[in-house]
Amino acid sequence: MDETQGWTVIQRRHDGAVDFFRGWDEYRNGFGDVEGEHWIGLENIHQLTKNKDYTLRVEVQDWQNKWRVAEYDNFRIESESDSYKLHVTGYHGDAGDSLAFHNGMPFSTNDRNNDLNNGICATWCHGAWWYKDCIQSNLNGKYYANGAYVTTTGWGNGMVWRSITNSNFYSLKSAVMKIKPNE
Ligand SMILES: [Ca+2]
Repeated sequence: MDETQGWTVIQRRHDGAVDFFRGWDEYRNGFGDVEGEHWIGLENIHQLTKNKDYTLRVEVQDWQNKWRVAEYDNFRIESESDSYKLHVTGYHGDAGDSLAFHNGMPFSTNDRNNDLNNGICATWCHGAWWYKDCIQSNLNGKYYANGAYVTTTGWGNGMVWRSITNSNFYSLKSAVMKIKPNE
C-alpha cells in the first residue's frame, strides 16, 4: 500500500496505462501498479474501514491542470456478502459532491450487476462503481486523452465527476482516491 502522511491511496488514474474495465474478482482483489495507476481492491478497503472511522479524499484534475477536492468525513464499505455497499457522508470541498448519488449502493462490475438500471451500468459506463441508474461519478471509467468526448450509446463512460462540468461527457485527466483513519 502507498501510505503518505497517514493516507492510503485506494485508486489512482493519470495516463490510461492500466485497463480499468475488469470483472468482480479483480475489483475485489485489486490490480495495477501501486506506484502508478491502480485499484487497491474492495476487500482491502472493507478490511481497513470496517472497524475504524475513515475519511475519503477524492482529488481530481481537469485538462486545464486544475485540481479539485471532494472530501468525506465518514467513509466505509460493507463486506463482499453485501456487495461492498458504499457509505459516505460529510462532504466538503470544491469539486462538488458527485458521490452522494451513489451512497447506499452496492458495487457493480461488468460481470456482477447490482445497479438499478434495466441494463448493465458497468457496460454502459465502461467501468466498475457503486452504480445506481447510472452515474454522477465514474472514476473507474474509460480513460480519454482529452476532456470532452462522445459515445454511441448516449451513456457517459469516461472518468466522470459530474459536478465539475455538470456533464457526464467530460473525462478527467487524473483522479486519486485516498483514505485516512479519523483521529
Ligand atoms: Ca442492471
